[in-house]
Amino acid sequence: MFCDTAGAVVYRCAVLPLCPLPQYIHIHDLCPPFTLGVVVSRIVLVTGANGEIGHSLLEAFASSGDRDVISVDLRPLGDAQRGYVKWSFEGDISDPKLIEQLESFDIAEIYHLAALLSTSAEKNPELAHRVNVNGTMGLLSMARRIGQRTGSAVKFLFPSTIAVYGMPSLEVKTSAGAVAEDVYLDATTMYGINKLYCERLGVYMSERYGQLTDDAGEKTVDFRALRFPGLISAFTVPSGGTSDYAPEMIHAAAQGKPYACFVRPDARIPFMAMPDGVTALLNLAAAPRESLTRRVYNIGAFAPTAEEIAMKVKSAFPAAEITYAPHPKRQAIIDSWCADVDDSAARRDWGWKPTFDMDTAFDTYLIPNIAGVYAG
Ligand code: AKB
Repeated sequence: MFCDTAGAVVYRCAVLPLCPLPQYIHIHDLCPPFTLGVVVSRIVLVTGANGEIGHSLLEAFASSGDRDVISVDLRPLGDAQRGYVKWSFEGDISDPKLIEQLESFDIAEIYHLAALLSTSAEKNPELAHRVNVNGTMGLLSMARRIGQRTGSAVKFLFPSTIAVYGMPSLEVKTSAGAVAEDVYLDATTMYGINKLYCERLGVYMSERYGQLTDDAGEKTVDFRALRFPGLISAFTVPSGGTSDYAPEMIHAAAQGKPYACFVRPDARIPFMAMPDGVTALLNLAAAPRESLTRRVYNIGAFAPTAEEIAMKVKSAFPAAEITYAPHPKRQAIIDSWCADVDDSAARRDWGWKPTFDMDTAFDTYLIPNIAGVYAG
């Protein structure tokens, strides 16, 4: 499904080349394809499809059944995920040859999840820049060309992060509490810097690209970003992030393994249950453009200390052995991230509201599901 420049909803005919009608059918024409039942799904691209968010997103698309999904990842999809996608590509998102292949599809939405997270990016900053920045720029440019070709702005959903913040000290972090989108943007990690820059690139590509040329004002990319807190899934354990201590602690306890937490008990950042993260991406994608007052939104759910997480884990798994062995450098990264986010803009503009707070995340999502993951 596409939106044409006049704002009418446009469907692409599925029976081409047999169909005698124009390729793009306007809904207000109420054309035969509807009576013939040949309306097809919109094409969406998911990069980093094999990651934690990717798996959950593919599942959500499969259950809604209204999108034809193209997946991209460095690694082949597993059998379950393969069934959720129509086309699957293996490759590096910063490879221009891959972009060339993807560009031949009339993509309506891009969910660009591929990235090196904060800890991985610190281990290889040049690689992180190539993947996180060059990869994003290549996709944004591709989206612009597709938007030009189809006449419909390509929605570009971008998971950003609380790593864009750089709190100057622990005292300021504590007193600032929940921070809004436009303050303390002083990222200290390669990953945070990459994401902050890409947020701005996305806004530029949507609003300013070609500002000194005849392309000025042409709306070919509709960039929308969410700043994710640490995400916690019942089904997968993340790798390469600095917020990983929370999911690691829970998954270790579920397996009966001891866990030495790499941050202090009082370390505090925001977290969210994975299903809420996926819902947020889908809801932001579905929001009417006119209701959005910004292109980059904070979203929050709960903001516990490491000790509060440990206590919750112990109440679910009384035998859990959790100790603290703070890693000074990873701790410094956590200390530089905000204690919580002010997500009032997302709540106001597109109705953001997490389903799970800390108690319900544990009691109704994590604990009931996690035991099954390690059974047998
Ligand atoms: C990380 O720790 O790098 C990520 C994030 C908070 O963006 N989970």
